[in-house]
Amino acid sequence: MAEFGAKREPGDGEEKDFSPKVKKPKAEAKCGNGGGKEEESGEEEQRQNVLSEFETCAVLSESARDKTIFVHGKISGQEAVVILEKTPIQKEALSELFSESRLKLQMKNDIYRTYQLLAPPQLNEIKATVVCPATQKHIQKYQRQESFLLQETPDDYQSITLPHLQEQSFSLQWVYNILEKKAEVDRIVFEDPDPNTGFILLPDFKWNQQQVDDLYLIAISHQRGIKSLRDLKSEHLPLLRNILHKGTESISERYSVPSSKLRVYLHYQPSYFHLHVHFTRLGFDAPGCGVERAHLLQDVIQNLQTDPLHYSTRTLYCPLRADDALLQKFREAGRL
Ligand code: M7G
Repeated sequence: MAEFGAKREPGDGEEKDFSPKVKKPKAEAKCGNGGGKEEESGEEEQRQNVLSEFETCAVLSESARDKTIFVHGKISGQEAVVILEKTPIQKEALSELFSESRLKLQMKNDIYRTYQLLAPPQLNEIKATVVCPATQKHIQKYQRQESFLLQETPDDYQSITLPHLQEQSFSLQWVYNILEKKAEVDRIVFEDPDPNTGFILLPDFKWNQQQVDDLYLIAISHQRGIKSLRDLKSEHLPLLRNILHKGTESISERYSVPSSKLRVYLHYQPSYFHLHVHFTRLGFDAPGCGVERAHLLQDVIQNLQTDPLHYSTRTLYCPLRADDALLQKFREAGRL
């Protein structure tokens, strides 16, 4: 099947201590086209501060609860999106945090006191994700927006969704870079190289790998051309079972998180139309893990065992943001 996505689009917190086996991620932020030189330029990237040139255009969204801010701006004249997120406090760092920080008393009342704790810089990290050059679609993706639940019949998929995807979807270059070992090579947790049933398992770029409470990995299928849940048929069962079994096994070995603590699922619709599976820790309220978008891999497997054409013949529901061009196409077709 054509890899249409390859083109640029137009527009329960208990248990084990986290094992230090985890490799530290290299600089994830990179301004460029993802052409394949990422690993080489990684060190230089770490020396430079690409954000020193960042000119802010607008705050796309922010959350005091999640301690995140999504900012649209420009880097060297190129459109960019920067995501800043305060990282969780690690229990291993508590003693250093208590002994090495400065405390400024803010208020005192009876047995109650609040302080401003000024932590040493290494314990006060902010995770920064940079998308540059960013497309209009990236800017929209990160903008706070109202969502609508789309009801997509198999006919709608063929006549509205599929043509839209072929014409407008996020580039899959980052996915191919991973599969072709041009990027994130040192982050691979597990690989099964089989071209049909194989996959690469690695940390999702939303996870800083410092603690398992918010564990988030993705398995990317080596087989190309499976765009999403919609394309899945019984012939893909060996691939899906392999991802489930070897993926959960590898996570259990590497991070000491058993399969009974993992939420393994696919998004419908995904942002990136190349088959991939999300592995997040049960208890972590991962973005996109709600019932309107996440399909448990175990359920997907059972559904395909019962009906080989389940996902090509069912009405599927998914949330779409108000400014999504696909939503507009459904409206124009009188389907919303
Ligand atoms: P999705 O279901 O297609 O879309 O998931 P979503 O982003 O709307 O959830 C794609 C997953 O891939 C997300 O969890 C992203 O955080 C993750 N991801 C995206 N990019 C561009 C990268 C990347 O370059 N590297 C890694 N490791 N993960 C990425």
